Order: sequence, then structure tokens, then C-alpha cells
Amino acid sequence: MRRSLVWLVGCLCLAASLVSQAAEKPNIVVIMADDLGYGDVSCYGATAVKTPHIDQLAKEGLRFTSGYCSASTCTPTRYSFLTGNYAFRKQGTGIAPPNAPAIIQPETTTVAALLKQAGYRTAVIGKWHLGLGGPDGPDWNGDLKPGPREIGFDFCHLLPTTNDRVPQVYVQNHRVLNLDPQDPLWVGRKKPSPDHPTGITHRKTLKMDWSHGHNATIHNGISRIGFYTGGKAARFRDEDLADEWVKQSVQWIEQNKDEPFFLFFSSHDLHVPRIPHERFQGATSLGFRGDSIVQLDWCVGELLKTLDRLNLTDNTLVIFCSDNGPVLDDGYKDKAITLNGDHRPAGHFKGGKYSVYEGGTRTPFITRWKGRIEPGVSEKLVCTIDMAASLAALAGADLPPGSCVDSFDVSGALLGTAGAAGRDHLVQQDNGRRGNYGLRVGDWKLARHDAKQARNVELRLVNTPTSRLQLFNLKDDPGEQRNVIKDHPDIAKRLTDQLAAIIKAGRSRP
Ligand code: NG6
Ligand code: CA
Repeated sequence: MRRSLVWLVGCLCLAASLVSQAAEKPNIVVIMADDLGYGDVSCYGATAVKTPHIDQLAKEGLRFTSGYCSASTCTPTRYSFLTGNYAFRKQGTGIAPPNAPAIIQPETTTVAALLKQAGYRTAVIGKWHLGLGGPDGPDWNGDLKPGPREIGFDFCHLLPTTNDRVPQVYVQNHRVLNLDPQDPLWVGRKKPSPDHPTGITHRKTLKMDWSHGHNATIHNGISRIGFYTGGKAARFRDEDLADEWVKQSVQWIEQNKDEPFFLFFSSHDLHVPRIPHERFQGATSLGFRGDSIVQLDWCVGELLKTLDRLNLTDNTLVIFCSDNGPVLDDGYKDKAITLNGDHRPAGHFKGGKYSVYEGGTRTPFITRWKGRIEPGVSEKLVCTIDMAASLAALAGADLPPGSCVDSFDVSGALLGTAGAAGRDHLVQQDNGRRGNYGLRVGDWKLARHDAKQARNVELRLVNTPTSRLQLFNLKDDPGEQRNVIKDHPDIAKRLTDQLAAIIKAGRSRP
């Protein structure tokens, strides 16, 4: 009995040491931009805006030409990034309203939970937009649970929704930061009193006018989606968001530099309302949309500088990505359309935010790990939904059965390992559970418009009637201009069946 115990312990120790040898456990920093398109940064071809720090990442790392997010709106991409599951599989994963309850339930396997189990310190700093609190929604004056801390993050410092939605307060761990109990925060869908000033009644006083929606409660001269009152001491200025994310991140990295750490730096740039800090206003000829890209680039630079200063650069994997493609007018008159000139936010791709054409989900995607990743350009197909399986593999963590069912281990492709494969297919979606789909398989792309509409084709909110099924060859026609479905009925059938099978099977990873 004793001997077999000794033998068992010996085996376990050996197994543990093999796992830790296989696991490289770099620090991991995922920088997710908001509404940043394929063509919005200079290393992907932009000339009207210069992004030296993002370009530096690309120069020192791998720049992907087929790097994707899984959806063309924010909430579903973020849901999929964290859980490794396609958002169309779950009800309630469309763009979250201000009082949305937590969309990811406690105990769900997430990329953060996997890394935490593997010994990482974990944090999310920046935009959340995945709901907070139980079924009744957030208790703004009490404990905001469940939230990130119940799904694997040790620390969070958040913008709870998105900044065109109320309220404009920071949530740190379970509480609204700096909330004065004498001045409770109320958030709701209906006007709280007849004299409550809104973007409609007080339109002339606004410092940035709205173009559609976004005409409820006013804060900092900008009217928003949703109503709120109180919490005055807790409210921030839109201009200070980027500085706050950087300050909190630098502090958190300093505190956790001696352990392996995972930081999800969730920028709000360049989502509307685009109100960059005064020092970036006027930095480009593109108006605040371009200036917000410069601000995002500054954030990237500050993070890279911090890694250098703390001697962490050589053992930190940095991944830069976006949550969906670009949009010009997303509800405010910020001159994004009139000042756009020749700039092509989605590069040579069609569509953008809200669309299942390539511009909706194919975005800048860069990995850098100095000394480990050979700099270059990669054509491998990778997606934000693969982070759970891929980062778990790097950290030596196993995926529990039934978890992360659409996440593929593409860690080899992310690190540029010779011969390592990317994905062989990817499903793209627009928003919510019953939306439109794209399926890319090799060079072929099927667009399936269940809504019979293509959204945001011209980088504006237009719904264009379209045929339900379209087939494109991305090699000959990356701009998805020629629907070749009639010429290739066999390929169209194969992709149509494959998409239906992936949806029906409830999982896509074998
Ligand atoms: C839309 C909003 C848009 C933006 C988007 C979410 C209107 C008319 N449009 O409903 O402004 O907030 O939701 O963007 O209200 S996302 O990047 O967070 O998904
Ligand atoms: Ca977004």
C-alpha cells in the first residue's frame, strides 16, 4: 500500500513537471480596441493617421492578414473571446443595454478562469459591456455581483457598459468607485421626472450633437442611451477614460509583475461618443474619430514602455485586436463622415460594424513576444474566439469537457511556429442570437442573411436588401463584389451545409 502510494506521488510529480515544462507561461496582455477597422492603423495601410506604437508591435511581432473577431458588434465578440463559445449559441448575447444583468454566469469556464487556475494573476481594465449583477440587473448602489470577479478575474476596473450608454462611472471590483451614499445612483429606461433634461429638450446646450438615438440623459454635455440620476461624485469625464485605463493598468502590472499575469486591456477607443483627451484633439485631419485612434496608439505605447521599464518585454505575449469593424456615424455628429476623405477604415474590405462581410470582423490582429516570435506577416486564419484554447495551451491548462466549444488551439499560429496551422474555417456573425452569418472556409466565403438585409455596407447605418445566400472567392475578390453562387453551386451547398451543421451541433471543436 505504502509503496503504491509513493509510486503514485512520484508519477504525479513527474506529470506536473512535464506540464510545467510544456507550459511556457508568458505574461499575457490582450489589448482590444473598440470599433477599430482593418484599415484604421498605419501598419495596415492607413496614411491619414499615424500609429507608431501599434506599428512597432507589428514590426517586432506577427501581423496577421486574416485575424478576426467573431462578431461585428461588441457584446457577442467579447462574450466569445472570454468563453470560447460562439455567441449565436446563447440567448441574450446581443448588444447589452445599460441595466443588463451579467451575461456570463459564475463558474463558466473563461480564458481568465483557465489562466487563473494555471497560476496567473488576472485583471480586466476598461470597457466591459457584458452586464453586471443577477437576473434583476445591476444594484448600482450595492454589490455589483456577479461580474468579472465571478468568472476568473482577480481585479476589475471598468466602464460598465459602453460610453454612449449610461452611467458614466467606474466600477472597481464589486462597487461603483467614489459613490457617495447620500447621492445614490439611479439608472433606468424611462425619464425619471418630467423636467429631467435630455438630448431632445436641451439639444442646444450639447457639446456634441446626436444624429440618431443617444438623446436621453446628458452628462458632460453629451446625451446618451438611457437615463440616470445621482452618483455625481462618482462620474468621470469622457476625456479622461484613456488616461484612467493606462494609470490603472500600469499600477496593476507593477503590483503583479512577479507572478505570471494576464491583463485584458479593454480600450473604449474609438467607440462613440468619440471624445479624446484635449491633448489629442486635432491630432489628425479625420476629426475625433482619427484623434481617438492616436489616443489608442498612445495607450499601446504606454503599456509597451511599462513592460520595458519592468524588464517584462521578453516574457510577455502581447496580442492586439479589435472587437468589431469600423463605423463612421454611430449616433453622434462628430464629422467622421465629412472629414473622412480618402481614408478607408475597413481597408479593401466591404462592410464594417454590424455586417457579416469581411469588414465587420476582419480587423488588425498582431502578436508580439520578443525573442520568441519571429517578426513577420502571417496569413493564418485566427480569431479572438481562439484565445481561450490557445492561451490555456500556452499556460498548460486543460479545457474542461463541454467548455470553450468553438475555441481552437491556434497557439502555434499565434507564435509563428513553422508548420503550425491556423483555423480551417470560421463563422462570423453580426449581433445577437438570430442574426446574419458569414462562413469562411479557405478562400471561400458564404454570407447567409437570415434577416435578408446587409447592414452597414457603406459604413453607415443602412440596411440594404440582399439575397439570402451569397458566395465570394476572397482570393480573387477580397472586396466581396462578385457573388459567384450561380457559378459554384456545389461549393455553395458544401458551405451552406457546413454552416447549418455547426449551428446545429452546438459546438465546432471536435
Ligand atoms: C447601437 C447604437 C450604437 C452603438 C452600438 C453598440 C443606436 C442607434 N445605435 O444600438 O451607437 O452603441 O449599439 O456598439 O443606438 S458596440 O460596439 O458596443 O457593439
Ligand atoms: Ca465595438
